[in-house]
Amino acid sequence: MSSENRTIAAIATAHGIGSIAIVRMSGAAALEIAERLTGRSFHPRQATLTPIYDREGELIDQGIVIYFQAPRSFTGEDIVEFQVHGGVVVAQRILQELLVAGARLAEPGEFTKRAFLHGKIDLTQAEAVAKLIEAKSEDAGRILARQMKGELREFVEEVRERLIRILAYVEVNIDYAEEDLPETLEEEMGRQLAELAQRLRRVVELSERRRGLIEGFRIAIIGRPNTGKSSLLNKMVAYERAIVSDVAGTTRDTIEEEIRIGSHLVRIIDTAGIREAKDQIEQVGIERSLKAVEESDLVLALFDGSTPLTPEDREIIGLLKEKGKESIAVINKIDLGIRLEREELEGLDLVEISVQEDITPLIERIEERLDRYGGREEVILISTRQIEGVREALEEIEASFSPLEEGELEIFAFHLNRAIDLIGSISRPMATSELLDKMFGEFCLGK
Ligand SMILES: Nc1nc2c(ncn2[C@@H]2O[C@H](COP(=O)(O)OP(=O)(O)OP(=O)(O)O)[C@@H](O)[C@H]2O)c(=O)[nH]1
Ligand SMILES: [Mg+2]
Repeated sequence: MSSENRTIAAIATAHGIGSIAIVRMSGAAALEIAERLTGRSFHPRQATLTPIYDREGELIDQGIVIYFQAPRSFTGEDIVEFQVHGGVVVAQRILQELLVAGARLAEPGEFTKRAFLHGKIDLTQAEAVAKLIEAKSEDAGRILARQMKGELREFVEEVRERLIRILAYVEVNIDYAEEDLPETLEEEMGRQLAELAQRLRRVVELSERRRGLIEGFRIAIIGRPNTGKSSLLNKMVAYERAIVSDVAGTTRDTIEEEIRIGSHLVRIIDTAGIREAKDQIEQVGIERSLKAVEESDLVLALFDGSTPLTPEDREIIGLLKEKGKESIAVINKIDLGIRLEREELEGLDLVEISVQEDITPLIERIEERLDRYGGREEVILISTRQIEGVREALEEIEASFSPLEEGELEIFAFHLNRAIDLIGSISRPMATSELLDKMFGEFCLGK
C-alpha cells in the first residue's frame, strides 16, 4: 500500500499536562489495530470503556475508544479515537503501539487533508479549521465557525453560478446571432456584472480591513518624543516593559507586547518619537515608527496636553488625516492642565487621559473600535490565498466590460471563463498536490 493511503495515527491533543489526551487513527486498518490493542470489537459511534494493552500484553491505560465507520467520519475513512489519561506518557505509549501495529505517523494536517481529498470538506473549510485553532478573538472564532459550516463555499458557488449564467446567455449569441447582442440583453448583462463586481470589491475590502480579526490586531503608539508613549505601553502591559524618562528620544527602536483588550488579543507596538533625528540610530528608529504605522490596524497618536502643539505634532495630525488610517488621537498628561489647542485635532477620534492616573477611557475606546471590525453581515475571506483568488477574478470581470460593450464576444467569454475558474479555485483548486502539501503542512500535528 502506498504511503498516501496507509493508516495514519497521531496524538491530537496539546503536548503537556492535561486531564485527557486523545490519540487518533485513520485508515483502512484502524479498526483491526484497535481491536488488537484491546482484544475486543467495537460498534460504530459508541463510546466503549476498555483496557488498552501493549504488544506484550501489559496494561497501558483504561480509556474510552470510539470507532467512526467510513464514510461517516471526519476524514471519510475508518477512524478510531482513544481518549486516555492525560499527560504525555500514556498517549505516547499508545501511539507507539499503533505504529508498531502498522500505522504510520501522520504528517501535520494530514487528517484534514484526507477529509478534503475524500470530499468531506472543501478548501475554505479546511482553512477555517486551521485558523480556528490559532484564533485570537471570539469574533474570529465566530467567523471561522461559519466558514467551517460552508458559508464561504456557498458564496463562491453563488458567484460562480451567476457568472456561468451570464456567460451562457452570451455564448448562445456567439453561436447563433449574425449581429451584435440585442442591446437590452447587453445592458442587462453589463448591469449584472457590475453589481457582482461591486459585491466582490466590498468583500475584498472588508476582508483586508478585518485581517487583524483573524490574525490578531496590531496597534501602534506614535507621537513626538516625550509624549508618554512608553509610559502608556507599560501601563497597558502592567509592568515596566519600556524605559521611561524625561529625556526626549528615550525609545530608539520599536517594542512589541501582546495583551488582551476585551475579547481581542492585540499586539501593542511602542515606537521611537517622531522628530528631526539627531543621529543615525534615531533616524532608523523613526523610519521604523513610520513603518509600524503602515503595518498596524489602529494607530494611537499621543499628544502632550500640557504643552502647545509643536510642528512635529502638526505633521502627525496631517499624516493621520491624509492617510485616512484608523486612528485615535490621545491627549495625555491632562493631570498637568491643558495648554494644547484642541481645535486643531478636530475631525479625529479624540480621548483625553493621564497615563499616570487612569487609562480606562482609552482602553474602552480601543475595545469599541476593535469590536466594530467584527461586523457579521458579509462573508469574510480569511487567507491571502482567498483574497488573491477573488481579486484576480475581479480583474477578469472588470476586463470583460469593454469587450461586452464593443460586441467582442469571444474576448468577453475568455475573461469570464477565467473569472469562473479563479472563483471556483477558492474552494476547489485545480488540484496541484504542491499547493495542498503547502497548505496542509501549516496545520498542527494530529489535526
Ligand atoms: N505628569 C505626567 N507625566 C507623564 C504622563 N505620562 C508620561 N509622563 C512623563 O513623561 C515623560 C516621557 O515619558 P515616556 O513614556 O518616556 O515618553 P515617550 O513618548 O516614550 O518618549 P520617547 O521614547 O523619547 O519618544 C516621563 O518623564 C513620564 O514620566 C502623564 O500622564 N502625566
Ligand atoms: Mg519611549
